[in-house]
Amino acid sequence: MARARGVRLLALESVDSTNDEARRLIESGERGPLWIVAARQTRGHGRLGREWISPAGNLHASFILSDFGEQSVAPQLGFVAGLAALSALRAATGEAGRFALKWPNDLLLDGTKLGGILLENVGAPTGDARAPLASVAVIGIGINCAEAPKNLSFEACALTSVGPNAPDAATLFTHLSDALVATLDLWRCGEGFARVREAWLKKAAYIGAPIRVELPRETVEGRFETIDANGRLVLATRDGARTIEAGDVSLGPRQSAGGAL
Ligand code: BT5
Repeated sequence: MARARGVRLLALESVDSTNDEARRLIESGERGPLWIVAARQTRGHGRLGREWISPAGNLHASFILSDFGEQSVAPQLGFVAGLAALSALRAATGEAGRFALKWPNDLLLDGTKLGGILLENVGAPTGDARAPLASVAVIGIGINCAEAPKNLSFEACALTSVGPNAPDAATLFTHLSDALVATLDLWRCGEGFARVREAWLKKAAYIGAPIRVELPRETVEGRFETIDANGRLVLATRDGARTIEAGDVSLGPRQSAGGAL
């Protein structure tokens, strides 16, 4: 399906980061739609420059997309990507209930981190002096198909835990590329975001649960109410509702020093 829509594929054995490769290609004129897939990454990264451990056997892919309308809708693509990844995981494994989405950008299997999404925007030269830069989106998706890193500060998992029929990275990618086309159709450059949001919420982890959100300068606690029409997290705190643009979510209130008996 993706190929029929004119989506191209660049398959690499090894690269520093498929998102960084996408950025370089955009700088030299690429405008997509193009998938860049690498068997392994030597400098894969997550948000805020954090390392993304990327051994061979896992899925590392970035999608270049332009002409998606207003720049203001670009952040919605993180939700489009999450939903597409989830439907690819379901289709490839036949497992419906074990996968979930964790705001803003994590993919969970049985409540544990299986993958993540890194959405970036690149300003691309247009050659038009009146509007010299156009925004091109890079949607990076990493999924641990074969191997999960150990020694993280939290537990991560790999798709092999679904059982002996777990799909390999190439099979999962085929599902992902089709699912992204279908989810972009649902999204319709932002006009369909309400439906994307609704579908995303149905698969969201921790809704209604007590959570804590780490922000650059503080950690806030409260109940995860919903995500708003712009995809921001709405937290019911003791001081009222608080809307959060970006942060790291964990389940439950902060552990008190010394622990509980
Ligand atoms: C993410 O960031 O979860 C987004 C990861 C996106 C990776 C893809 S792979 C293709 C494309 N090219 C790239 O260079 N990136 C994208 P964040 O929420 O910041 O989470 C990063 C944190 O997850 C790290 O600080 C580690 O704690 C943890 N982590 C690192 N590698 C992991 C892995 N393979 N599986 C699970 N957790 C991991």
